[in-house]
Parts: sequence; structure tokens; C-alpha cells
Amino acid sequence: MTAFSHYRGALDILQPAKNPIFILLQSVDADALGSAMALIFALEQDKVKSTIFCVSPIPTFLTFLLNGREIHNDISKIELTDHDLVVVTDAGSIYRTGIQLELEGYMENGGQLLNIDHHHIHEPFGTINLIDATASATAVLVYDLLKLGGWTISANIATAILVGIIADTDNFSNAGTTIRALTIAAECYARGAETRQVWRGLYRHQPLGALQLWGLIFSRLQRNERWGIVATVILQEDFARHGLSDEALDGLANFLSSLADVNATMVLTELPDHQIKGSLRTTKDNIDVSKLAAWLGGGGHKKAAGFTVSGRLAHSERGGWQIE
Ligand SMILES: [Mn+2]
Repeated sequence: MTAFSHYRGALDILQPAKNPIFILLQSVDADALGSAMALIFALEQDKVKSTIFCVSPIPTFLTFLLNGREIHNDISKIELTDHDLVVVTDAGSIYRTGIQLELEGYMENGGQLLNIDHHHIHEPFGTINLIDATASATAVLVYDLLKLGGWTISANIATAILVGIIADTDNFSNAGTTIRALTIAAECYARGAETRQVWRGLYRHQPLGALQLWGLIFSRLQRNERWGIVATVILQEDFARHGLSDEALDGLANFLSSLADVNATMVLTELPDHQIKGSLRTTKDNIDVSKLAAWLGGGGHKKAAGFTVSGRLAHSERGGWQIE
């Protein structure tokens, strides 16, 4: 559990903020967005209107969390120094904001950045950091922060928190699930969280083409007997052929954890800019995939981690896939 002083430090810059800006991650997920929106809704109780920025579009299945709030996506039209506080949630690394240079410049000029996260971070990048790698989700930390700060947990805050917890615990099923997360989830239910909206948003949003694409990706699954790792690949041309964006793959990596007798699963995805993103997952207690990810220049959690390398995926002569 994080020291009380870390919560106090976060409240000391959050509570006086008059004009905060929330910087969402480039590939924002349910926990990152839910955590940010819970804070934004809480500040609105004090008549504080936040600016929200994200370099890329919000996945359509998560837009219900915005409750109509506007998102800015052109950094050239934003003056960070106009804001008395920058808040980043669930980032892992400042690079995942897509505007790290702007944020570093803002802090060098004395700007305050509140960084709330549950990733393992060696050097937290904020001026104030509320970090707890034992938390199931960043939303758990946000919930405790809001309670401590005396905000009312309204139905829209409860919905946003619950989305973060359900997504990051994979529906209370993965090893990151804790009593604390379950207790907070129960309190969110009691506070009127829109549970049907949460289920629909997180798990019932895929078009037919997405499941056809999943079928293609599953047909490429291969097992490495030596390492006990099952892997598959996703090519850029797959998206074009099915007329889909990478949003169609949300949940695929978690679904692969239903495989029996594997140490870990790995999904390699070609990105448009000649990069390949690797996503690693394990459900084994004695395996820490963040170590393998770190060895490949990435990072993450013990049970879910990732990395990025340059190249393209091609058929290997032995019938599998290789990075060229
Ligand atoms: Mn998270």
C-alpha cells in the first residue's frame, strides 16, 4: 500500500488546481481513460473544468466514458503553460503520451505534473508521483485519492473507476485481482455504477469482421515447445483486408489466456511505421513476463508486458514467422 504522504502530496496539487489539463495516452485504454475521467468528474464538483488532450482518437467503445466531454488532439493549439497542472494516468512511461518533449519542456519551466500509475517504474517522470505497483489498476489509486480528498463518489465517477478495475483485472480473473479491488468495485456498484454500460463498452462492441479477423489470427497460433510460449502474428494487411482498425483486436490478448498448459502467450503486431509491437501475457504465478519484455527493450507488469522492435514479419523457411 502506498504511503499516506504520497496521497497527501497528490491532493496538495490537485485540490488547488483551477485550470488542469489531462494528457491521455496515445493508445489510451480503459484504465487510463477511466482513471482520468473519474478525476475530471470529481473536479467538476468543485466547478473546475479540465481540458482533455489525446494525440490519437479515443477507441469508440470507450467514448461512453467521456459523457460528452471534448477531446483536444492538436498539441500545436495547446499552450501547456496556460494550465496550472498536468495530470497523466496509467502511463508506465512519459513516451506513451506521444508528447514527451512538450511535457518535459513544461516541467523544466517549473510546471507541475501529477503522475498516477500502477506500473513498475524505476524513475517516475512527474513532479508529483502517486505510484503503487501492487494496485490492480490506476483506477484503484484514483478511488482512494478521491475518498481521501472528500469528493463524493457519484454514479459517473463510480462507472469510470469500475471500468478501469474490470479491464485491468480481466473481469476479476487475473493474478492482479486483489481484495482491495473487489471491495472498491463493490462500493462502485453501490454508488450506482452503470454496470450494463460497462459490460457493453468493454466486452460487447465487436463487429462481425473483427471476429473473422480473430479467426485468422487464431489460425496462425504456434507453440514453441522449448519455452512453452504460444505466439501469433497480426500483419498490417490484415486490417486493410477486413477494413478494420486495431480497435478490432481489443481483448484478443486476454482471450488467449484461456489456453491450457502454456507458460506465456505472445502477440506480434505490425505497426504502420515499420515497427512491431509485442504483447506478452502469462497466468502462471512463477513467470514474470516483464523481464522478457525488458530484455527486448520494453516493460510492463509481471503478468502483462510489451515491447516494440523495428522490422516486418515474414514467413520463415521452417513454417513459422520471423522478424526481418
Ligand atoms: Mn492500468
